[in-house]
Amino acid sequence: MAKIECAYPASYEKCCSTQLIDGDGMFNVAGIENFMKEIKLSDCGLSYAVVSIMGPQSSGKSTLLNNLFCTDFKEMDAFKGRSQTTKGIWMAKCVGIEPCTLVMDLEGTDGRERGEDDTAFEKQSALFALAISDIVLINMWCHDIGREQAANKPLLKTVFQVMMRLFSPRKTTMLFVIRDKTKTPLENLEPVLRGDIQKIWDSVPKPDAHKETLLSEFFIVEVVALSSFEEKEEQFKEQVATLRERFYHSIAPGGLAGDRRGVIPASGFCFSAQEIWKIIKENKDLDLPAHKVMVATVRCEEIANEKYDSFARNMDWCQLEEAVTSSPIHGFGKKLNSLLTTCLSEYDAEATYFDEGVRSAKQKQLQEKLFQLVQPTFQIALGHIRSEILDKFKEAFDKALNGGEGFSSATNKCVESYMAQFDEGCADVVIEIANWDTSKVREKLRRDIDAHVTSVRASKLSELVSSNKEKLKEALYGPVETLLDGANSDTWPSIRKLANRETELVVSEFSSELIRFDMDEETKKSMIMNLQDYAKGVIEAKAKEEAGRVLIRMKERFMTLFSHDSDSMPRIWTGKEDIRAINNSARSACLKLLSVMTVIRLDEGDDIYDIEKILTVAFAESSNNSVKNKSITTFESLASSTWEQVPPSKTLITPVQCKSLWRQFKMETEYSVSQAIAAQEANNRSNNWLPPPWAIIALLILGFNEFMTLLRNPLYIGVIFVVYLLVKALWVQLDIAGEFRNGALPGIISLSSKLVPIIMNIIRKLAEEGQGNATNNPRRNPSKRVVPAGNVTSSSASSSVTSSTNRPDYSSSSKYE
Ligand SMILES: Nc1nc2c(ncn2[C@@H]2O[C@H](COP(=O)(O)OP(=O)(O)O)[C@@H](O)[C@H]2O)c(=O)[nH]1
Ligand SMILES: [Mg+2]
Repeated sequence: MAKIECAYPASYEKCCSTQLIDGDGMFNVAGIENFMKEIKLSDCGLSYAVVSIMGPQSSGKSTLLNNLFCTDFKEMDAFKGRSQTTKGIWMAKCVGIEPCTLVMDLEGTDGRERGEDDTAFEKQSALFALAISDIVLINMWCHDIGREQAANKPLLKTVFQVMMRLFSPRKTTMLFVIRDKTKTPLENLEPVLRGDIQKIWDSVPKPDAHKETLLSEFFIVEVVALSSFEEKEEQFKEQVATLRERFYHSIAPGGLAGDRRGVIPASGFCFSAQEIWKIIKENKDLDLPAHKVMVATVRCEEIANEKYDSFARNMDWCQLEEAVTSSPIHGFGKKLNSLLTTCLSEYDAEATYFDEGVRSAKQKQLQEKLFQLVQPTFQIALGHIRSEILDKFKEAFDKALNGGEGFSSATNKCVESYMAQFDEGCADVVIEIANWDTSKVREKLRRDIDAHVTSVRASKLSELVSSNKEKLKEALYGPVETLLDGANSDTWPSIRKLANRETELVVSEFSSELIRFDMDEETKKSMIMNLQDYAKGVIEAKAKEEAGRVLIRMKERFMTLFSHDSDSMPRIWTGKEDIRAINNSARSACLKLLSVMTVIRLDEGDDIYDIEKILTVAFAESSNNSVKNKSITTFESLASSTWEQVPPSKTLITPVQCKSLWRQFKMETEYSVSQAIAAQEANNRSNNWLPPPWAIIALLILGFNEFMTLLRNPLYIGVIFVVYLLVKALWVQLDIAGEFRNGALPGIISLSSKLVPIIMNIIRKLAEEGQGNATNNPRRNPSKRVVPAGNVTSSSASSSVTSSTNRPDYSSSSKYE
């Protein structure tokens, strides 16, 4: 590239040129890319024109171009003789011409250097020039016009032939430049030239599709004549200057370039030219419209990839992508949207001149790829909002509930407010151009919220139910136990009353609390029923528990009634009590207890089961020995595991169990009764040691004289006194009253074994007393010994009575426990 002096001083541009295709047909990719960068061709869009020149070798083509466009193509040195100077195809930018105009200088046709037959390169370069040029200059000598053997004839034939292989939709301007014009005016020459051209067109063999096609459908033919550069340089330069003006704004409507259909955007020029040359070299048909689409496809793809890469590397995007993983980002949607739109608009700006269809298809692809790139980040941002809102909802919901707000009103309020907040957050995240659907995330949030509400509701409800059950249990458990403990005819009505009262109380509280949960009547009813059933269950469980202890209770009750009088004082069996009556009444009270414990009577109708009567008949008659046969039959009435008319669910103790319980009860209480009887008999005996009154009176009447005799004789009195003292001492020593308490025979046997030693003992003591009289006061000791002995006797006797009454009580109770 060299700078040449431009003939048009208005421009101070440097000329740039490069070899596009070398003499061997190699496309100079690096050179052209460099050239394009230098002249900033890519920025031109569609505003550029391509001019090429064809013509015989050394016909002054390079000279013309250099003069016309201030280029620096190599010219032949006029003094060195005619030889090929331009090899291959060169390209330069015209200096000072708007818009950007590229000019190609082609190796001459009919070149001596390649030999007559080597027309391949000639044809290829002609086709190439036609394919990419808007204007083709055809350089010809003036004297060739009308000549049969004109040098241009083969060239034009070639041009016309190849033109039909281009399938080009556009017309190319063919500007014939007549060199070394003679005095013959152009007006006369032009028709001859056009006639020549037409003749050549007609003579060219055409494919069927173009048999009838006119030349004017492919070409706009223009003619210009120039004076000789060598002989009339001044005139030549003037004419060239005029011609140059026609290249200004050549692409404007009506300009020299005229038809702009099928122009390739400037940024695709290099690739397009390269591809065209490749196809031409492979000798394939060159379909320019298809080529245009191909170029557009490749270039748009390139641009799109470039834009995608630059987006992926964009710092703003990378920061956003990283930041969003840790926390939500305010204005996420807007930021990303602006990054994406910038990227897409950059693509649009670069691809704008390429084929519309291809361009938008590639844009869509780019957009798709970009969306795929950012979608995960978008989902993360959306996920942040969803989880944030869910957490906030949970918190607010709990707060509202704890603040005593109704369940459904709290739910509605919170759901409404937080779904609105979610929508707001979504709006912040949504990327306008992607306009992704957030409804699924919204639905998921809604589902999560609903699930939370349901679980909270369930837990609150179960809490409420269990607290009320607890209340019921507390209110029923103890009182029912107490009532069953004191079982009587009123027990079950009282339990029913208690149950009704407590259940109603709890249920009314419960149902007032249920209002907060806004549930349907059906569920509410079933929950209340559940609670009522629970109350029944508590009572039944308690009753069952008590039924299991019925024997102990019966024995306790028996002992209380049997061993205590009506004032709850412990009974002393003095002998006057009617043990049988006491026993019977105590037993009937126990029977009552058993009958109460036998059946659950939680319904009013349950009172009709008269278990007590059945038991009374069964047990009373069985205890009556005189009616033996009957006892068997009545006891048989209890030989069943169910009570007549009583459903098993209400049965606590079956008839069979009653029977065995009663038997055991009787067995375990019989001992106490027999103890009482024994105590009573012993008491009777200890009180009956004096003879009957009639015997005493008879004794007094019949023994009056003997009594008087004794009174008259003091000696007798002394003897009687001594005998009395002896007997009294024996009585005390032998504890005769105590010995006979257990019966006459054991008393006699026990006394007989003790009698002799005790008499001996008394005599010995009396002897000791007699001896002691000589030294000591003899009268104090005997009285001292007798009085305490009498005291001991009486106290032991009385304690033995009390113990006899009390002992069975303790022993039996300890046995029960
Ligand atoms: N007769 C005549 N000779 C010219 C004219 N223009 C250039 N030449 C000469 O023709 C020779 C070949 O010129 P050149 O531009 O290298 O021809 P090219 O091979 O077609 O590029 C040079 O010696 C020029 O001086 C012209 O208008 N008339
Ligand atoms: Mg040349």
